[in-house]
Amino acid sequence: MNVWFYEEHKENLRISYRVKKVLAHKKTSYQELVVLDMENYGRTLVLDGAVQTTVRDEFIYHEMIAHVPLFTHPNPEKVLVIGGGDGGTVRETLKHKEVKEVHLVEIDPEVVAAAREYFPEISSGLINERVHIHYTDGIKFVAEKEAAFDVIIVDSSDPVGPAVGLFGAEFYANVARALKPDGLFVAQTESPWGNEDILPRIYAGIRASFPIVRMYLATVPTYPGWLWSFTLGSKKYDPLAVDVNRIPDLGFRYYTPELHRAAFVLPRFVSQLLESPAEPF
Ligand code: AG3
Repeated sequence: MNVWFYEEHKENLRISYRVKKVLAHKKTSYQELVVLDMENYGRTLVLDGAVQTTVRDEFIYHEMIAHVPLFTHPNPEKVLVIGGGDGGTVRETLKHKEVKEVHLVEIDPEVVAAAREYFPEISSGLINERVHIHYTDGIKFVAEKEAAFDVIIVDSSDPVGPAVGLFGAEFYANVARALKPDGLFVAQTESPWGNEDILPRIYAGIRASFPIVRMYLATVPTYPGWLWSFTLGSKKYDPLAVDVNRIPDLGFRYYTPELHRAAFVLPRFVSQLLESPAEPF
């Protein structure tokens, strides 16, 4: 079949994928939702033209967004996941025995429905007695909570349209308030490659609310730029102080104890970006 999907990374850059089959295509109340079966990456969820997850490489992103914060906190009992309606972050979170409750806040029920129908291996964790799903706006949900969570994971889409608020200084201040006094959070913070304008602003916003702020990286082949960043903000525990020899193997395919440390080692152009003065969103 000679049908191609492209994601527009920049005005002058599109990345194309050969499509085997279009499995779903609809407008939800919030966004355009497409499920594709692609030649190279298999089943793929696309929201508003942006690849969110593919069955071939989702393990990289989901392991890194979940295990780095969850192994940094000594006893993560109550976890909040914002966005991430595909269920991948929840699936990884449930691998931690100490986690008693996972609250998933997803604005769009259609994303969860599509994940259940087309991505059983990613959404498997959503049916579990420890998981509670709330279909509401994450910004509002967090603003109403105080000292409620040990770990908050912000698994959002890009900072355009409705998700912009999930990258703003006010949201990060509310995240800090929603966390317990020794809590910590992590957010996906886009690629340092091609986002020189927004990364320093996101980082400045997080720094305004957390004493410990550290960025780490992973390579996600289906996200624009490949090199992907996550930023961890913490009130007490430093991800670099974790005794990595005590990290058990929970069946990882990307994350390793060595990588827990190494992922925080930043190329110079990235650390320079973070040092550049910027106004938060
Ligand atoms: N969150 C989306 C990451 C951003 C991808 N951006 C893009 N393709 N332009 C992923 C959700 C997975 N649980």
